[in-house]
Amino acid sequence: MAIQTVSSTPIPGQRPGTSGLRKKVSVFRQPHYLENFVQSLFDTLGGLAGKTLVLGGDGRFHNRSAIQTILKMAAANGVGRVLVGQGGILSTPAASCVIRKREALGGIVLSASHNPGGPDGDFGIKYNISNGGPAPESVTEAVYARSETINSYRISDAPDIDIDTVGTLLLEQMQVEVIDPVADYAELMQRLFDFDAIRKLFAGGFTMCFDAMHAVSGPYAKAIIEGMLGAPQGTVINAVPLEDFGGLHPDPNPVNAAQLIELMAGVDAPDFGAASDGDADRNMIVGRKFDVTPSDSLAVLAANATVAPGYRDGIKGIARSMPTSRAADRVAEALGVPCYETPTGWKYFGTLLDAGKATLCGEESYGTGSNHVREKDGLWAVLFWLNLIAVTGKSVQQIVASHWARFGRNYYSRHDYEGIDAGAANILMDDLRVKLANLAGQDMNHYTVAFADDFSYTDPVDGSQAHKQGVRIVMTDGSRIVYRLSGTGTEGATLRVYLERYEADPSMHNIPTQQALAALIAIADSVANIAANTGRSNPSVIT
Ligand code: G16
Repeated sequence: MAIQTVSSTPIPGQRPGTSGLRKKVSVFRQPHYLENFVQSLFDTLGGLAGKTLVLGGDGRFHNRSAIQTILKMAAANGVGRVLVGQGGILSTPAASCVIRKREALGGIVLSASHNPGGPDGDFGIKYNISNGGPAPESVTEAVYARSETINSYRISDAPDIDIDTVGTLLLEQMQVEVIDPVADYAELMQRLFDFDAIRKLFAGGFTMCFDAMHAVSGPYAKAIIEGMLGAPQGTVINAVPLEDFGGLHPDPNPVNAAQLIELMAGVDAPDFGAASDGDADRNMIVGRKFDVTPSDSLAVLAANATVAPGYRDGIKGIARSMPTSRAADRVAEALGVPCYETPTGWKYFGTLLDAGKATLCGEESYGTGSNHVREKDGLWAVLFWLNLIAVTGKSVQQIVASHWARFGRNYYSRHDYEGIDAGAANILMDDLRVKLANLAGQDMNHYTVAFADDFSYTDPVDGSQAHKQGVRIVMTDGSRIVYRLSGTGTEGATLRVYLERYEADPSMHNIPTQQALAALIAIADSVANIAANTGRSNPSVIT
């Protein structure tokens, strides 16, 4: 075994997006592609001698081979120890949990999250820092800058090692500890939630369907929901992680989790439905014939946080991404705690969580989490809902309806135009920015514009700034339209249009969402000239 220094040249385009570097598998399989990025990361981190890193992924195609490459590069770069999930498996929240619990320097998570997998699908890599959370932009930009000047990387020529057996091995001078990917995470969940109450709920005949979408949440949900909480075998469906997610699109929304939505609408529907995504950080909550928006889910959990033992003392604050509905703001106000509005990307919550300013965080993109780790956490949200149902004895729909009755309802929807021409998408956003200055005061379709801007953010903890984080048009009654381009896609561009309107009157809380937002949808289309600019008359996905 020897350490090789391999010559290389910079490969353009290795700038991480909303959450790490995501590209087609075919791009990652190009010679030196992964190696260049990993060496750029190691060079940026520096001082790896004797340090511990965590490594794992969502099990998608290319996961195993990438893990072997990264292990050999870590050994060649002097890393002291790597904790790798058995079989190369670690969900994103579990990786965050392990980094924190084992006091690692950081971790490398291999995932393209909700993006499809398989040889023709997507792959991704992201780095999490010692607090367990996604690296801030200062780090990802430094890695990108390094990738533009790199001329070699270091790698051991050792053969592949066994990552399927729990235990410790040596690779060059580096210890490789293959760990049970579920154990640390399950132990944490047990401390946060009232497992006895949930066990009683299942013992009393409560039924549930958890759709793991053949992604990484399967082993976690099986071990915790069926194993520790006693739900019947078969409660978790599509439980085995597959390299291509069984051809499913592991994005838990009503469009992609159609099998679950159909089940929950049937006559024999279980009491509770839930789904998670590729790397298990997203969640979708479904009642009988009723799906909960992620924005409402955050607000409901915040309003009821003290039912769970881990949050019995109350919450210090809530944080949500800017496009997420303001349902949580109303809860924060009632609780007398602050509500922070951040750009899209879980990485922006890290400083608020570390500083103890926020306890719960959430995003419209089916992400919810808390200060227990530094990532959003799909199964955590599901367990929180189970805890809430167990304590209140109410159905999902009853819980949400009583929440709306108390706080009012924020009608909310996101319209996605996927795979549009990137140039056309940028022109659309640039045109919008030009229009912003003249929109305030204009009357549109029964609304009057209060202000319009391009969202900028200054982190209240470290003062770092982020600009151009989404164009928003805010009406005098608080209704909003937000436009952004996705930072996670790998083909063309995706335009996201977010729509929100508040309704206080309980007799108006059961209007179909698209109908309730129809006037705003029409304004959004005409202000941005979506059809003319994108060539699409309808969104490809509505959630
Ligand atoms: C990532 C980020 C989230 C973000 C989502 C969508 O989630 O971690 O913070 O809300 O992407 O981002 P965009 O609108 O830019 O596509 P995940 O689950 O893909 O890692």
